[in-house]
Amino acid sequence: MTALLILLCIILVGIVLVQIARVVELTAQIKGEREVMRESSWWNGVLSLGFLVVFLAAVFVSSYYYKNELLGYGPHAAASEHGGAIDSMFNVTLFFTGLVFIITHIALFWFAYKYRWREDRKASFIAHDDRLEIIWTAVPAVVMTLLVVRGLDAWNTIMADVSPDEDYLEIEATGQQFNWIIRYPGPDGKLGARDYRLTTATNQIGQDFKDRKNWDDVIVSQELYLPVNKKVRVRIIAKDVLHNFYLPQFRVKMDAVPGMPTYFVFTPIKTTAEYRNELRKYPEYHQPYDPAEPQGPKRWEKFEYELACAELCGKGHYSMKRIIRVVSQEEFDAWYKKQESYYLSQIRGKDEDPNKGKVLDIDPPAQDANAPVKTETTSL
Ligand SMILES: [Cu+2]
Repeated sequence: MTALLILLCIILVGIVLVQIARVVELTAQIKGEREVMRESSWWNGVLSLGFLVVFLAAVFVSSYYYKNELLGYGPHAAASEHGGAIDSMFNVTLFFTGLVFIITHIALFWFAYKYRWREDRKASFIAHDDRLEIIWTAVPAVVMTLLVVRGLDAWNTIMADVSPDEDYLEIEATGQQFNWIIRYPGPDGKLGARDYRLTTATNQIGQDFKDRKNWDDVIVSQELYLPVNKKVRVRIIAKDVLHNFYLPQFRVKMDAVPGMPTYFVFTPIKTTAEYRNELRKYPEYHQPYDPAEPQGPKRWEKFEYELACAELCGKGHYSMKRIIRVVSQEEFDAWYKKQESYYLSQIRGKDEDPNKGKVLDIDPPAQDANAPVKTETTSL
């Protein structure tokens, strides 16, 4: 029945259109074709102007209305040291492109009105105009150069690697379908060597356990903790397909590419608690976190920094989300102390352990009684 009604409607609309076309044809015959052309181009011009006004108003109103949804505005302030530089670059780019956008749209619709068809007017043919060409080449060239130079400058500052004498925390993020394997260096502060040929079901990132730097490395499977105001260097790599290490609030975004290690250095400057406190200023963050529980915690109270995969890497892509907690150095140390070495808790003493049968100085003393003869006396 519905299909029949839709079919009837389509037929009726078709008939109406044919009738309108016939009416226009007949009026043209009565009034003369020129008159009809003059009238319709006048209407086209005026409607263009009307569209321009409505369109620009909609652009301004919606930008203002949605500004707090954008990174860098309202509740989406940057939480890292370099974040402000990226935000201000976005603003400068938005300013210039916005200006061009407005000018070109006014010109487009104004010209459609101004140069509408008229009987007494003929289009002039301009084959070449040096002045015009210089203007429209030079102005974009200067603006683009300024934007690119500024971008390069910011990029070089952000990508400046740590110097050896600097105090920083180095962690490693390995993307795989569909989670991040996050490795912390343990008390020695150094990440152990890796070799993809050593990858097994238990040794998922191919840690070389002959390298003693690996013995205390920690693989964090829950929330990641980071100390505030301390430089963090993240080694980024992937095991299977392209992933992307994205920390929106810290303005960190870097592809994780199989076989090609990348890195990013950033310094978190606001703890999770401080960021939550800033969110309290915004009414939308006073809504309940869970709409089904109106009396439950508010959105600002449940806010967490997020690590997301920003490269569509397969059907479980969404599940790569991880929570990051930025805390004071003391809280970080307390959390770090509780983490277990992956080697000692999962590998040590098993068949996969290349040091099986040897006594290592990291073994708890109780094991010494049963330990075989060979000892290694290096210390961490
Ligand atoms: Cu991914």
